[in-house]
Amino acid sequence: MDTLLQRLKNAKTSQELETIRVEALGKKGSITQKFSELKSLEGEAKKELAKTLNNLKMSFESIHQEKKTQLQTLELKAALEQEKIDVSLFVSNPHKTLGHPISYTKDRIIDYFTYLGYELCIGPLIEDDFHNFAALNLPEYHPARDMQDTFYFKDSMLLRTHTSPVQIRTMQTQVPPIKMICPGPTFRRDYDLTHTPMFHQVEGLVVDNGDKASFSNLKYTLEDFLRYMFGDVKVRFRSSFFPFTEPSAEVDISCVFCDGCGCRVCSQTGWLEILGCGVVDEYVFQAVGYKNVSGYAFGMGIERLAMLTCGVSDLRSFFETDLRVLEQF
Ligand code: 2NL
Repeated sequence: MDTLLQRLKNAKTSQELETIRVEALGKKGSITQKFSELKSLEGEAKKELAKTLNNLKMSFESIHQEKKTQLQTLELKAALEQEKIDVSLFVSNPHKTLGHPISYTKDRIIDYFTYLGYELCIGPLIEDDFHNFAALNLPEYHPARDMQDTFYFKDSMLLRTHTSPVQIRTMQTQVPPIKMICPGPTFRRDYDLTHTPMFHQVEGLVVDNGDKASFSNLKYTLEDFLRYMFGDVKVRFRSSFFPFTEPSAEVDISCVFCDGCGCRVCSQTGWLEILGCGVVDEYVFQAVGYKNVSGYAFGMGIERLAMLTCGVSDLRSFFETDLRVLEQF
């Protein structure tokens, strides 16, 4: 019987432990069988053996229980060690894409401007009339404020129609010099082949004291930016109008599909319109309480840039969540 207890103590796995338990206390186990021998005994001898067997059984059970707890703890620890997942391990992009074309394009724009020292700013998507319209020289009856174009909540709160309110807020809380870009979603009540109710913009703003920020700074920066985005292209500035800039310009690049020869994408003009820009109107500076400053700003739609740089012809494919579509980029 000592060997039984010895085997119990030496058991290496809970399975081995169970085998020994069955061999000892199972229906045909050695201890169980010894108990049946009691039937053929009587008197002192019976008492003596019963006592011995009960002691043996109790020792067996207590060693078994102790050993069982010990082995189960060890086995659990080993299992946890083996099944451990290191979530910090580097995994190369399993789908081999550069990410969604919108975020990829947005990140490239951010990289360019933050390298030049522009601060990356974000702001609320739900705005008030002042930050989205009034401060930007969009008076009460301006067509851009039309109910048709803007998603309104009650109390004249609205979904921002451009990222400019972020720039108004930044000017209200900081003093020049300011160099900032603000990328993010914007909203307009528009839905057709070339418009979605939610789209993305990046706007940039530079403000400096006195007359230091000039149109030539703006022109140099945007020409360099567009060559970074599109490679060796021609850049042209076309006079335009925005309520918040004066003078204003729209900026075109020579068509990247036909190299300026004229094709379907550029409607045979040889040029693609990419962004709008201008010298910040004095009215905007007054609205944020700035005096004796100069500045320039620009804005662009990310979807359009992504379509041109990633070769996407249908705007709607940006809003697909199907990985098979996204994996093509
Ligand atoms: C476009 C044109 C533009 C701006 C955005 C701006 C912002 C402030 C003051 C002055 Cl706070 N201007 N932003 C200026 C010119 C053009 O965007 O085509 N966007 C898609």
